[in-house]
Amino acid sequence: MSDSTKTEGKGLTRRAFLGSAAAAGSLALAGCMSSKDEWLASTEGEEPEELQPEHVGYTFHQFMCGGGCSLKCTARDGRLCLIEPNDAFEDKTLSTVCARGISEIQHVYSTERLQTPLKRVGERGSGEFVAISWDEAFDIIEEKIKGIQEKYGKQAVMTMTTGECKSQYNLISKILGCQTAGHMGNDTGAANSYDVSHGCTFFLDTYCGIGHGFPTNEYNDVVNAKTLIGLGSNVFESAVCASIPFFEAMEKGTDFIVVDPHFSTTAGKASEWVRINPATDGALLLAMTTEVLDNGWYDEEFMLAHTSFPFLVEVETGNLAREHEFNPARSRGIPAGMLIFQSMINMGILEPMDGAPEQGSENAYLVWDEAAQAPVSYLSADAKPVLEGEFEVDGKKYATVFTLLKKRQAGYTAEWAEGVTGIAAAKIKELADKYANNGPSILSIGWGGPDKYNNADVLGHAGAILVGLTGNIGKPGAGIGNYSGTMSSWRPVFGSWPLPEECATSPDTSNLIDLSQTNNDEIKAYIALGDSLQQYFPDRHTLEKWLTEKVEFLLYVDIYHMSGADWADVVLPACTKFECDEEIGGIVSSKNHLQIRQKIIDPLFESKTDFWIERELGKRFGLEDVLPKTAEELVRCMLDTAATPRVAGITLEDIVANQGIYRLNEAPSPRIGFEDQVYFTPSGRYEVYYEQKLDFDQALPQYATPNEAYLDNPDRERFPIILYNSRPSDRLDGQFFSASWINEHEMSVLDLNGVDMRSRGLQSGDVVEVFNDRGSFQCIVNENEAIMPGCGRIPQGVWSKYLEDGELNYVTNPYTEPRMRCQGDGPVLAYNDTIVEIKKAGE
Ligand SMILES: Nc1nc2c(c(=O)[nH]1)N[C@H]1C(S)=C(S)[C@@H](COP(=O)(O)OP(=O)(O)OC[C@H]3O[C@@H](n4cnc5c(=O)[nH]c(N)nc54)[C@H](O)[C@@H]3O)O[C@H]1N2
Ligand SMILES: Nc1nc2c(c(=O)[nH]1)N[C@H]1C(S)=C(S)[C@@H](COP(=O)(O)OP(=O)(O)OC[C@H]3O[C@@H](n4cnc5c(=O)[nH]c(N)nc54)[C@H](O)[C@@H]3O)O[C@H]1N2
Ligand SMILES: [Mo]
Repeated sequence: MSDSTKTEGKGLTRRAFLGSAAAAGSLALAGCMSSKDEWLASTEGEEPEELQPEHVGYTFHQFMCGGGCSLKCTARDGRLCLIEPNDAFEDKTLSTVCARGISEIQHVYSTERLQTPLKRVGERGSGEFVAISWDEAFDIIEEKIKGIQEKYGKQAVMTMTTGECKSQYNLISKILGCQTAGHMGNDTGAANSYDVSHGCTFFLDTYCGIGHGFPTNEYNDVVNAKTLIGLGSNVFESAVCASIPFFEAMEKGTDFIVVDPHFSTTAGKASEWVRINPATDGALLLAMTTEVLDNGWYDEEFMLAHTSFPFLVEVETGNLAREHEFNPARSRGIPAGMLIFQSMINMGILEPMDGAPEQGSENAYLVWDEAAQAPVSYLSADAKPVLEGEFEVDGKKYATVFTLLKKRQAGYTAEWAEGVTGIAAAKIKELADKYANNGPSILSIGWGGPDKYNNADVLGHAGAILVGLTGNIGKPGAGIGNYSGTMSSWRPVFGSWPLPEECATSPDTSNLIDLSQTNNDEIKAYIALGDSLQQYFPDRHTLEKWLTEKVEFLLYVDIYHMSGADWADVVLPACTKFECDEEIGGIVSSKNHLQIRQKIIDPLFESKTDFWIERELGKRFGLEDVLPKTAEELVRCMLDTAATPRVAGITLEDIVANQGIYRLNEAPSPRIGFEDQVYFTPSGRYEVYYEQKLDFDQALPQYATPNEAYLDNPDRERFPIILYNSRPSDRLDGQFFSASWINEHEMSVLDLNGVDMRSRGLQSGDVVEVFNDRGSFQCIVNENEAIMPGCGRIPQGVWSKYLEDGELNYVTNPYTEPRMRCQGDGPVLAYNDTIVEIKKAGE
């Protein structure tokens, strides 16, 4: 692939400091590069010893911000010196870069970079390490992992991948045959997903059977909506590079209404801001549903043809009526972790199997046929199903789902919801009217706000019902999901590297979200690919206890020395997406394009690519021959064996020749999902009745408060402040603290309303203690009238050393709602469902 990157111009530069130091490859490095002034020294200065041509290459950037930007990077004399948006996109709105992207020039050379492998010498958590060689590191890893697996079995090891370290290869867990967990499970091939952000959005996927809560149409379809209701989705900060269509929409006249307890950046720029009490969005949508029902604003034709509203329910049991007895070996609806299997069954790739939901095509659901006055299969072509009614057959009572919904909704009036949400009943009626009658309409639900409470499932279900009633799906400008970014359920699935049977991962018997809460006994070795320790454990004291008492070996692979590193036994330095030891480092799909990672510069210090680390580990486990030899070989395989026409025929050479990006085949933009009104559900229809939640009396949504964060919680006498964890505007989760350019303007402070500042005698700049029964941390407080009284706001992801004391996750709530265990990928970790008290530190 020598032609993979273009060479432009010939820069006359001095000898690369890094080039020479890296070539020396000595352990002394760890000490000698501690000053950013050295790394960032001007490229002018010394006389050049050797000339390196200026080099331009392309790589993909972060995805968790929904940006998925492709960046054009210039290196001079082996050093990254300019970052620009890739200008090869035909649609210029896709050529994007933000402050994070630009600051990579400095972030890549940060003092926080891990430079060599490290071995812990002090106590767990003490952060005392010595530098070791890669060989030594692999010796320890091999001995520890083999020892643990021999003693306890393969499944005693778990890999955990953070969102951004989306080890697209995920080879480590296959090499070790261990348990696998990942940020969004299906991304990393793990069924055991760390469901950090999908309380309702995962749950609303039950209606259509696709995962992740991504929008049903592509994000840029917002331009086609007439009404766009954003429930706590702060897109102008959380998806800055994907926010252009929102402005275009408003220019075209879209009514963009932001519902948020706080006056967010997005609320400030939208058509209207509607303030809502925290964690009450479900009540708002239930009341809007009642308005739609009472005023007859629903779309009967759509409901009859494409939804489960006409399906019959046996009133006594709540079960959906089927042609034959329900097969007890099969599950109802879509149980945890099954979404991906479900869609594969629907695509005919998998045979229906025990445990998998019983399909409507195997055992049809029943509807009431008007002509026959009898139940018939919902698939029968000449039936005339009714939408409403109660019927008796052989002494058993049946009612349609729609009839049951009407009954269930009786109490959920706009006046009731006013008392819960704080939104005036008249405004709720107006929102319902706009949503139903000024369509097409979109419901955009944030992952970072309303999704992170223990009643988010009710919100998701109520949203799904509103969509199903009004037919706002399967057409331009309609839909539901999380619109913060370019991520999409319609991304092509790449092929995977064929591995022998022995490389199968272990079944997921330990649930990631319970590890620390149950002081898990099974997992003895934890492999953190990216710093999951900092980000993934609310009530962090239990994590520290679990690590200390139960985890025999902790391996940490990251680019930066974040706060979780201090708990590891062995730390391995990975390199950034800008560094590579070969010309091609990886491939992803974003923005309807394929994007590749090219080498911009050589790996800095002694860092290595994740792929190199995986391969070296493979050697230790006798699997060298079955693994791809190079990342390029893997990328070619992923491309060539992708089972989708959208990638067919596109070669690596095509992508390289087009500046590292290539438009997918058959990729209309925006992509409209479910245009054919075929859904990946057992019935193939848009499903609104969630049988798997019958045990909780939630087959149709019933309002529920979250665990802690509701206004009339009596515990608020002691802990009156509801603590919302925001997205830091110019960071990404825990990343970019190591970019001092960003640190210069973004601080991690706790914002409080003036009312709450004054009642506590606080002034902006004071150090406060934030506490509850679980723990405490200290930080700087700032008065901010954008915050609703009774609430606080602090950015998630803050490293302990940027707080005055402690960790944010010492106070966050680990409670997981049992109801949510029956949804795809499990319950949400409801970080916002947290109440605290705040006082001046030291008082
Ligand atoms: N208190 C609190 N905690 C939260 C949240 C909250 O609201 N409040 N939000 C949760 C949410 S929604 C999410 S998505 C998570 C996000 O938390 P993460 O998933 O941890 O965040 P990311 O930014 O995706 O991942 C970044 C980590 O991976 C490392 N990394 C990046 N690229 C690579 C790579 O190529 N290789 C390797 N080896 N490492 C790499 C980074 O240095 C960093 O340690 O946080 C959750 N945690
Ligand atoms: N700049 C930046 N962008 C990011 C990230 C980042 O760290 N930094 N992280 C990425 C990740 S992992 C995620 S999950 C996404 C999340 O992206 P978003 O879903 O947009 O999440 P937030 O930015 O936290 O915005 C949540 C909004 O919900 C509001 N809110 C809080 N509680 C409630 C409530 O009960 N009801 C309603 N209606 N609103 C409420 C908050 O005030 C805030 O305005 O962002 C991604 N993008
Ligand atoms: Mo997230």
